[in-house]
Amino acid sequence: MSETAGGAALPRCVILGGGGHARVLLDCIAASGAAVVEGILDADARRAGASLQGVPFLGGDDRLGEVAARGVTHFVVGVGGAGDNGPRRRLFELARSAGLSPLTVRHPSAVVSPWSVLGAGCQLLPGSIVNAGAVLGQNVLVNSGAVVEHDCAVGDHAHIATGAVLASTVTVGEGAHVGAGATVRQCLTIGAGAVVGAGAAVVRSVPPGTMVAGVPARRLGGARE
Ligand code: JB2
Repeated sequence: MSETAGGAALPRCVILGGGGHARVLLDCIAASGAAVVEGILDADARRAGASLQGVPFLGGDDRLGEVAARGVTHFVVGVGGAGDNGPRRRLFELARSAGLSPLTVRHPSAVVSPWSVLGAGCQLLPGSIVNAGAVLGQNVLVNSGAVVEHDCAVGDHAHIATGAVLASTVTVGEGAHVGAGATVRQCLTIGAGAVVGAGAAVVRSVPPGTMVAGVPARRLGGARE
């Protein structure tokens, strides 16, 4: 399919990264009919010529300029990462610098309030919820079944992992990671670049660049960097 029911052309996109996260994104894009996926760029050169769920691998990120020149207008960051959002940020900036625009990916089962704000390139996976007053920055990943309650603010490149819950009015800083199944109590702040371990119950704000885990969540070691 290359056009909408109304006849408008669909954006043409590439996905950067062709692992597990990309598989979910391919399903989301197919289910929403939001774009045509022309191919996947992957760091593993051995995958060139193969395909993932019917979508061909085109080569590495050095093909971005060529892909843009042949009319592809959008990109999707297909790397999920587990705790380190640096690669997601780097790929987002790389594809932008090649002249491509970030595609917002939103599975039809994601519940998204019309009173929320989504930055460019956000990814809202199956069963995720983003409620009224929530503001998401660019390239924010709200993974399957995660909840961003009302009036939360989530910074650029942050990842709210599978099944994690941000109770209302939580602030998550740029590049932070809230692990799978973690819960963050209302009105707290997760600082920029912080990591909340899977299953944690966060009842105090988390300073930037630190890592917490457990129930209740406690700081592990020192600053990450
Ligand atoms: O710089 C890169 C790059 N680095 C790794 N550019 C491009 N274009 N691709 C890159 N990759 C590729 O991303 C790897 O070669 C590999 O094919 C893919 C990563 O796949 P993997 O399955 O290891 O991870 P993932 O990021 O897709 O999924 C992780 O994050 C998800 C949110 C996993 O932890 C999943 O379990 C999780 N659900």
